[in-house]
Amino acid sequence: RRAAFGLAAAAAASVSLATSAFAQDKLQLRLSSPASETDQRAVALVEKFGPAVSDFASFEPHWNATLYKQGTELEAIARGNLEMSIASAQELAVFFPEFSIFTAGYVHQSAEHQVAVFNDPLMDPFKQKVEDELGVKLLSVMYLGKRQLNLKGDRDVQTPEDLDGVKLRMPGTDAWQFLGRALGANPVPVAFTEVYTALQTGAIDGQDNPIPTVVDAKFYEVTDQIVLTSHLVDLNYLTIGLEVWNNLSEEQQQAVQSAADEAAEFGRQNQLAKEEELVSFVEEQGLKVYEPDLAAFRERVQSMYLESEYAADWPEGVLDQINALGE
Ligand code: KDO
Repeated sequence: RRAAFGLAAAAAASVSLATSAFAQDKLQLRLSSPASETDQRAVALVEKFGPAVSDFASFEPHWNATLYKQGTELEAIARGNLEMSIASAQELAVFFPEFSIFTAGYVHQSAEHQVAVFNDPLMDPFKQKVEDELGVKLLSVMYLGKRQLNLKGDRDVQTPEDLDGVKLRMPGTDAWQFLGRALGANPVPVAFTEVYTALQTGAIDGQDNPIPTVVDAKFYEVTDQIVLTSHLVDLNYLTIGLEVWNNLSEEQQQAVQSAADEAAEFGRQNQLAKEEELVSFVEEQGLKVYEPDLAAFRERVQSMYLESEYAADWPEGVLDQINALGE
């Protein structure tokens, strides 16, 4: 019995060795992101992208910024140390200032508008520059959702003036910090993985993220209200290293591209559904959810951007083209 068991165990071990050796023969596609594994972008990539490329690639995501710190992923790809990421336009704007057009408040109108913009020829020179100068390919656009203000305390926020003195956590790049100022708050840079503790200890008065993220990251446990400013219909680009891409056969490139598009679409639909559904969940958790004077926010944010140094970097005519693709 013992011997038989031993043999069976050895056979099982050699099978798993063979499997892992085979896995190593495949192209390794590591993705690093601060997103949690239950974030809808993560779920979509694991359920749709990984299986769709599994014939030739082993998709290995690392969530919660465990492989690379938030904001350092693009450089890691450029250096050949990482294969994939879920990059923000704000991160791309660090390298290419013109990407700040996609970081400006009240420019993108909806998930569909984001897709129309990403697939429009207006995007070609942006994509080309990222490939040529950073060695990164933007595969598809992923929907993160409408960013809302999520604050501690019972301050009534109707206009940007009501955010005066509010320490609002925004992610670490300049483009994000400017959005915080445009909203009327005092922006404070904090990495996503540290936001919960910063809220809990009172180091910050609030943060901004779509409602599904407020739920997924449990920010509702340490905040009291959500102000529905919808100031940024937020996106991420699913990226891959250009060298990795160029080493794929044409058939493999097609498989990666359609897997990326399929995952993005799946994640988008799930996130849109969650944005609707979860309003009642956060209310049940005791948070006050209300709409402020949206015209006041839109007016201030848009005029701050247009008067800023950011707008000077926007290629001529592109804002009009983006607007024309919306409603
Ligand atoms: C955040 O740090 O608030 C943010 O929402 C910014 C996004 O660009 C994106 O990186 C996201 O975090 C992470 O994926 C975690 O959800």
